[in-house]
Amino acid sequence: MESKENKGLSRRALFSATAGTAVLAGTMGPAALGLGAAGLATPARAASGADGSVAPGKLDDYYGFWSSGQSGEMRILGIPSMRELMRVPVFNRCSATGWGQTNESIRIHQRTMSEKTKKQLAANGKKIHDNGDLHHVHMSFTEGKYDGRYLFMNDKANTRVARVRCDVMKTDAILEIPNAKGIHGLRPQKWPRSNYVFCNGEDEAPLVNDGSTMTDVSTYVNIFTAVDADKWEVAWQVQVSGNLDNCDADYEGKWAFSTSYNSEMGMSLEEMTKSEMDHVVVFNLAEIEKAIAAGKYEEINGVKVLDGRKEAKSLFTRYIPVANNPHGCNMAPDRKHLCVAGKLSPTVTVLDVTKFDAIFYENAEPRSAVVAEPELGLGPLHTAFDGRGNAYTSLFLDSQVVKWNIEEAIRAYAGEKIDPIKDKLDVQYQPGHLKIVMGETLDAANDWLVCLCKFSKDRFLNVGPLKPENDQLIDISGDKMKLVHDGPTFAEPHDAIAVAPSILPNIKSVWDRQDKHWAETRKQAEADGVNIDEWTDAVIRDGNKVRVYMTSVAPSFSQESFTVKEGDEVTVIVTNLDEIDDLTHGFTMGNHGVAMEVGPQMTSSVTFVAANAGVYWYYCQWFCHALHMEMRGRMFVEPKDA
Ligand code: RUQ
Ligand code: CUA
Ligand code: CA
Repeated sequence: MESKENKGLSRRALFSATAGTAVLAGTMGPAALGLGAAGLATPARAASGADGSVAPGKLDDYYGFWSSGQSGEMRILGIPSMRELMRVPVFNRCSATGWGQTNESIRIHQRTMSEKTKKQLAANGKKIHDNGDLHHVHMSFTEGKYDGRYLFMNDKANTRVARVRCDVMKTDAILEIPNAKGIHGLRPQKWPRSNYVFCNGEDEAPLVNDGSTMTDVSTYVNIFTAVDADKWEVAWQVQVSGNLDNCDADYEGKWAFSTSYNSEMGMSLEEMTKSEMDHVVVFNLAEIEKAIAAGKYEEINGVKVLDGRKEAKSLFTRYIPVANNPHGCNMAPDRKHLCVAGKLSPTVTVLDVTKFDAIFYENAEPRSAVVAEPELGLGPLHTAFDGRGNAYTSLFLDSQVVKWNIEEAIRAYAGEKIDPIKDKLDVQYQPGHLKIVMGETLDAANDWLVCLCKFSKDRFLNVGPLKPENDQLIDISGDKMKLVHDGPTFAEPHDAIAVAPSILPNIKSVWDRQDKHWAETRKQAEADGVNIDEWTDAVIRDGNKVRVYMTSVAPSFSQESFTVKEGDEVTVIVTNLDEIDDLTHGFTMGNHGVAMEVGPQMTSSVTFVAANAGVYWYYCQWFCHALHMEMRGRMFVEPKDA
C-alpha cells in the first residue's frame, strides 16, 4: 500500500494539475500513488524520507491546522516535518500583526458583540476580549471532503466561534453565541456542504441568566447551536438535557451528535461522575429545520430556540446511553460508524448511524444503535481513522495509541472470537486528540498520524516549571505504528487537522486591493476624498479626530513626518503599495503600544490617543529592505495650548 516505489515522482508533478493527477492515477492505479482506499487527493510521500524528515528547500506533503488552546490563535504546521509555518491570530491580541488592535480586526470582533458584553468590557476599560481558548479547528466540507474555503474554530473562554478565510489565512468573522455558555465541541456539517457549524455549549447556566438564582439548578440549561456558516449568524439553537462536550456530524446530512459528561446536571465533581451512564445526544436536522420553518420556536435573545430536552419528548433529539463521562465524538469515513470514547470507561462505543431513524420513528431502544464496544485500555479520549477501516484511539491514562479494526470490533461484539486490537504504541505523554491526515473526511489517508500529547515529560531540555506539550508524528503506513518525531508546542494545542495542498490551490501571496477586509476603511477614505490605491499622504482633521493617510513602498513611508495635538484621537491608515511576494511592511508608533502588519497591497489602520506632547518615531517593524532600519518617520505632538 505504501508509496516507497513512488519516490521518484515529485509532489509538484503530482499537483501541477488535477488532470495530470488523474492521468497518473489512471496509469499507475491508486495503490502505486499511495492513495487511501477511500479515495484520492492523498499525495504520495515524495517530499519526505521514511522518518518524516523533509530536506531543506522541500515542501511538506500536508498543511496541518493546529489549535492552540489558551493561546487563542490558529497555527499552521507542515506535515510530516512538523515545522511551524505560521500563526494566525484569532481570539488573541497579536503584538506582531496588530490583530485585536487594528480597526479592521476590532470591527470583526465587535460585529456580533452583545450589549451585555460591551458593558462588561467597558467596565474593564476594554473594547474586545483579547484572549480565547481555541480547542478545535475544522475545515469547511463539500460532500464529505474538505473544500478549502474556510476554517472554523471555537473559543471556550468567551463563548465565541470564528471563521478564517483560507485564501489569505486571516480571521474574517467572529460570532458571540447568545444563550449558550462555553462553546467547546465544534464541527462543520459534512454533507451536502458545511451550511452549518455545530457548536456545543459546555457549561450550564440559567436560560434567563439575570442574577435571580444560582442555587436553583432546575433553571439551568445547555444549548446546542447551529451557526449559518455563510451568513455567520446563529441559525437555530436546541435546548438539551445534560451538558455538551464534543460533537460531530454524519456523511448524509441527517444528524449531528454530541457527547455529554454531565447528564447528572451536577455542579461538583462528585455529582458530575455519579451516574453509571451518561449519553450521546443525536440531533435530527430535518425535524429541527421543519419546526424552525413552521415558526414553532421561542425567540430568546434574538435567536430561535427549540426545546430538545428529554422531558419535551420532541423529534429534535434522542439520548443514547453510553458509559459515564464520555469525551471524544468521531464519525468514521466509512459513513456509518460513530465512535464515542469512554474516558472513565476503558471502552469506545461504536454507534451505527443508519439505525438512528428507527430510534426516532419506530421507538427502537436507543442502545439498539450500538454495534460494538471494544475494550481498548484506560482513558480513551479521541479516535482517528485511516482509509483502511482502522480506528486509532488515544488512551490518556495508559499514554498509548491503540489501533483497532472497526469491522472486527463489530464481529467481536456479535460474539465472534476475534481480537480487533491490531497494535498499541506508547506515546510521551498522556495524549488527547490524535489526527490522521485527511482522516476526518472521505479522503482519509494511510500515511501519518499526529498525536497531541498533553505532557512532554522528560522529553526536552528543562525550560522551567511551565513545560511544552508534545505533538508526536507517527507513521501508520505499515501494520505496526512507528513513532518518528517529537514536536514540542506552546500552550496548548487540543486538536488539529491535516489537509493536502491540492485542496488549497488558491492561497494568495499578495492581497487583492479591493479586499473586503478593509472595506470600512476604504469607505472612510472615500469620504475624506483620499484615494488609498495610489501614493498618498494626507492628514484630515475632523474636530479632535485626525486621520493620517500614508503609503509604503520599500524602504519608505510616503510621510516623513506629521503633526497632531495633545489629546487628539489619531488614526493612521497605511497602504502597502508593494506588489511583491513576501514584502510585508509594518507600522509601529513608538511609545504608544501600537504596531500592525501591512502586507503587500494591504491597507491597515489603527487608532490611538496622542496624550503627551513631543516627538515620536514611527517605523516599519517588518524587515523589508537593506534600508529597512531607515524606513521611519516622526509624529510631532504639539502641546494642547500651542
Ligand atoms: S477536547 S483533548 Cu477540546 Cu479533547 Cu481537548
Ligand atoms: Cu518596510 Cu521594514
Ligand atoms: Ca457523568
